[in-house]
Amino acid sequence: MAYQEVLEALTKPGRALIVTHRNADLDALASAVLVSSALQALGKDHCIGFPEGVSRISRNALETLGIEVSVCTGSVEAPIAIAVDASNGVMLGSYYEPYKRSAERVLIDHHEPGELASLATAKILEPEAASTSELVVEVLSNLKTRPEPKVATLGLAGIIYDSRRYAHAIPRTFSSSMKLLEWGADYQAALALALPRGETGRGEAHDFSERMAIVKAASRMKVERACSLIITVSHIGSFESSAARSLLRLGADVAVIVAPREPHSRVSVRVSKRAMEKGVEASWIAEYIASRLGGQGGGHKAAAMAHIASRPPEDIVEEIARSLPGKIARRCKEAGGEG
Ligand SMILES: [Mn+2]
Repeated sequence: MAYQEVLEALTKPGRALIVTHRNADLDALASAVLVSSALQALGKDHCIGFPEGVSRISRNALETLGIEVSVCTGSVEAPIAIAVDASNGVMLGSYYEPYKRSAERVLIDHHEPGELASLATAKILEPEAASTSELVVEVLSNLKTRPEPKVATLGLAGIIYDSRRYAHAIPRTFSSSMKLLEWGADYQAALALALPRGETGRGEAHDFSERMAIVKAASRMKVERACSLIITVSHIGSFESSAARSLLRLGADVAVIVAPREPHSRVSVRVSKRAMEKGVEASWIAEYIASRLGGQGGGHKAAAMAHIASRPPEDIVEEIARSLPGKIARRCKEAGGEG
């Protein structure tokens, strides 16, 4: 049983390294901090590795709640390594090699299975879960440890954030939320932390540079079609996930946004429900783009990310716009849709 396996791994002797995906979002941060609180209760020496730091929303949550995190400094070699909210090695950045060298490799995640799933010696992997935080709550409750109330609030914010305010909830999402409330989580505080800064509640982005990025992505996009689906590909310097979501709201079924970064460019993928019903899933597209352009990709059915070798973004967009529609048409045919 997955939970039993993970509990045994966590209680083995020795130091532990907790690591999240790059630029940790609220779910990744909350998962790591919840695991940390459990290890602390068990009296285990440990630290958290955040590859490339944490997101702006995550930093704000830590500051607002006044949570001190034991961030790794110096050597991160540990006999036990726990990856949370990540499915591929590239998501772990510089912590990937130390993770691989650990004897006990634990994975707690809700992405579609990637490379880390086969590397793990113990794992809880539930792609249907709305968040990783809700899975970690289950671990804590099995360990009979409870975090302090502000950590419970962070956990609840992680769930609210990744479930898109319960739009993607499964029963576990609610039962874990309930447990966090029993542990003293403040729902209103969690909700405020999970809302993007200045969001109006009507789905409008507030930040000037974010709105500019979205509008630029829209003005540069290439539009293709396959299988009665509208496919859009564009590039932008930042806010790529937000831009991809916005193109779906405009009417696209598939939105692929390239953001040039060193050493890997990021490619954010979002697909509509219509696309998913035709077998065209975001994680599959991200894997395809990574295999074609050299890199790693994966994620969820509706939202995914690829990290690929850096090249001029226009070239990457061109290549994707040329090859992806045919690939989608074939996929769609295999899945029984129109070609
Ligand atoms: Mn997540």
